[in-house]
Amino acid sequence: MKIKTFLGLSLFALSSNAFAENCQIDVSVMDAMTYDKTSMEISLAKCDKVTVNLKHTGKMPKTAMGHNWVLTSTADQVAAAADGVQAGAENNYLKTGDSRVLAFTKLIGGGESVSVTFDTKALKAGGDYTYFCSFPGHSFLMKGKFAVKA
Ligand SMILES: [Cu+2]
Repeated sequence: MKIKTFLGLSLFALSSNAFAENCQIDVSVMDAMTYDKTSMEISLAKCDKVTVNLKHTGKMPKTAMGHNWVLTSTADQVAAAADGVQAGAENNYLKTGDSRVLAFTKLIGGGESVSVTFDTKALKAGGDYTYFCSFPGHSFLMKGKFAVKA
């Protein structure tokens, strides 16, 4: 009972102090087709902007095991990834000016890091979003749910 009361109070304190900020999400990858996170979640009330920090802790060059972080609606993910393969490495395996792409980082290789900051205005609470790596062949395994709360 005591624990329950404590939790209730701290939740209340959190929500009453809530203010919009630039929320940070760290995600890392190795020389394998997997992110260290299988899902991410943000809150529109809390985050005006979101920064995703991608770190490649592997050793392989980006020509062999490049990774990036790309956000689209789940409905657009497969087509955006397919068009990205056609676009080639010089375009980070993303079609130039693709309006389906809501945010993306450039492609990096082992030992590199990259960040992207994007506005959350284009995202809808409860919308169905997926993040993925657009390096050819990676998005089948390298993807996760990006949940957006009110
Ligand atoms: Cu990848």
